[in-house]
Amino acid sequence: MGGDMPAAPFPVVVDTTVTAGFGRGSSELGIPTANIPPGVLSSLDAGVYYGWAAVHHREAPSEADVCLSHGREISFNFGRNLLSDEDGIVFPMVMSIGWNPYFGNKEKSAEVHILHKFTDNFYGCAIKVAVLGFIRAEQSYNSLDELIQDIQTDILVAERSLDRPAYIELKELVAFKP
Ligand code: ADP
Ligand code: RBF
Ligand code: MG
Repeated sequence: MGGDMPAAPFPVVVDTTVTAGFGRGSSELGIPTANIPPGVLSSLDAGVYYGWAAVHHREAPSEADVCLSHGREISFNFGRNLLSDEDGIVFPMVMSIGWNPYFGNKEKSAEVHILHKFTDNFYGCAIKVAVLGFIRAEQSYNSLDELIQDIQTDILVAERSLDRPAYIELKELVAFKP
């Protein structure tokens, strides 16, 4: 994928909040994705991307921490259960921006699958994402299995692409500094 250095428009860096989506990532695909407001990445076309991401707990606000998302009640914990080797740690990520043609969503989504097995969810926490490269356009599929297989390939592409000195240096773009 690409050259030794990220080329324009990359890197694209955002600092935002983990929101709730349809809840299909974990339950239907076994691939949880931290959804973020798609507006913060409106400069990017729909498609699949790779880069670095880090999540960080937030002080819980005083308003209610349970919200209804697409008919599901989601309890926001604002990342308070993140472990010390998860909170603020920079991980590789793959992300999807668009309308998920396989599901035919009406709303655009931006979703980050972090390449780490977390012990709990982290709805409402802070998330920094550095998008460093494009992998492919979003596709529709004949079966969920084919979608999952393509995501597994995306993960291999991301891991290999990020394992280059100029990309490893860019981990600092998503650092949460005390
Ligand atoms: P939703 O549609 O609400 O985003 P998902 O099934 O995609 O539902 O689950 C996403 C939630 O799972 C994320 O918001 C996050 O709190 C949690 N999660 C756990 N592990 C990961 C991971 N490796 N990458 C992204 N999110 C994760
Ligand atoms: N959805 C699609 O409909 N087509 C895709 O090509 C597609 N590619 C994805 C690639 C990655 C790396 C990820 C994390 C997700 C992708 N999705 C795609 C989105 C997937 O449908 C979505 O994460 C689930 O519906 C849960 O929200
Ligand atoms: Mg999701």
